[in-house]
Amino acid sequence: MTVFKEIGTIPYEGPESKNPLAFRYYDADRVILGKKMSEHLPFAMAWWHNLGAAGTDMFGRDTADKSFGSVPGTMEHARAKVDAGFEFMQKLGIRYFCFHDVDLVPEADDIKETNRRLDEISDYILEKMQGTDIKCLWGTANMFSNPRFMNGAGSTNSVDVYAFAAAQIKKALDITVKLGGRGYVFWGGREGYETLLNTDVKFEIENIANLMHMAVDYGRSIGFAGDFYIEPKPKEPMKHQYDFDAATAIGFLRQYGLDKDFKLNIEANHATLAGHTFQHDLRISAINGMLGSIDANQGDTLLGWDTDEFPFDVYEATKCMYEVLKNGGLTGGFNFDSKTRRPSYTAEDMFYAYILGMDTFALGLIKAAELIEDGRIDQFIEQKYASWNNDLGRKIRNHETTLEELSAYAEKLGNAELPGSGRQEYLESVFNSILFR
Ligand code: XUL
Ligand code: CO
Repeated sequence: MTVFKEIGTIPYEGPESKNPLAFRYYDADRVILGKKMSEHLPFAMAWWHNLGAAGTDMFGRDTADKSFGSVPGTMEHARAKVDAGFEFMQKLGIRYFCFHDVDLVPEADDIKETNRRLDEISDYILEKMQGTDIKCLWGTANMFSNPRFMNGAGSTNSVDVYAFAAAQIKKALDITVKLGGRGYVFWGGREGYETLLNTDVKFEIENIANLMHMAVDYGRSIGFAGDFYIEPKPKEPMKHQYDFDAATAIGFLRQYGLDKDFKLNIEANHATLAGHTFQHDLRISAINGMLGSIDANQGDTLLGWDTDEFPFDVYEATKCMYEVLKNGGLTGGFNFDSKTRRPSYTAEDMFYAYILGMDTFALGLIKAAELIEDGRIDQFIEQKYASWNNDLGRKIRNHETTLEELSAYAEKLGNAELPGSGRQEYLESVFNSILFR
């Protein structure tokens, strides 16, 4: 059965095309820096936003119809979402999807029944995968929606609730492995606090680490060879979340000996909520060898929450792809953790949104490659640090000197020359000249 009857396969038509159902920049087979665009950009569909979210917000109910011809809350609907999702991905040439356990099936009162439903739906997804090149990018367990997780999952005060978190992770790992997942994500939805007056931070963080260790042990025991990811976010729903940003998450992973099995999944809108640029959190992850995957979206600087907009900002996408290219790619991919605006409620809007996101990242890739090939930014940075290429610089870098020796050197000089211009405005105009040529 066809769900999106009026919409065919989305073709690449080039920048001049005015066809709203065509790509202007995403040309899957075009080779950039020796690799096809489709390999540089393993795009993924987020099950929850695309097949689930229907526009409900704090002030109003659904605007979109995501029933796909069946009754929400039933297994028939769960199957209809699979049909719709696969048709959608195939029409756009998307090869991956990401899911939370409860995006796939309606949660039952008894976890045994939820798990049975997950077995049933994952069998159906496997069936749909046959004859396509579609796979799971990553799976995760939703440990923030059910009221039992009000005080957190790994960080909960209730040992029984902790056991339910563990049970959900075990099942979500089973399904991720079954569907060929490249990764497994921990986004700490309610792993944080509202007030320190009622919170034992040390106890909670240790328990989270313990849960992650058990997840690694179990995952490896069932043959999961991919990366685990932490997805940092500073706040929302909690006032303070433990995985605040990339630097905080990296410190946590190292402290608890999880850094060999984990990398980070960086979401643009989470980085900006933490008061950073998207590029900042990507760079911090990359220099620590932990840039694994990306949740592609964008926020709104005028709003203080996670708006999960489809990426439209080519500057940001270019800076992102610059980091990804310098990182030698990702072990994960680009998951559109993005939703259409509430008034964009039609089926066409779902396609326009993904076309926008994929074109924005394709353009970002093209422009980032041009920036690297142009070389002026790299050359500037190399020249900026050139003073370190002398004997003194080498000695400092090799830990072969002391404060006394450097102090004697400074006294001999008497005064140091200015370090040279940072040339920010010049570099920004180089950036613009490449973006708009
Ligand atoms: C929430 C968020 C999540 C994670 C997966 O802000 O980004 O959807 O990506 O749990
Ligand atoms: Co996300």
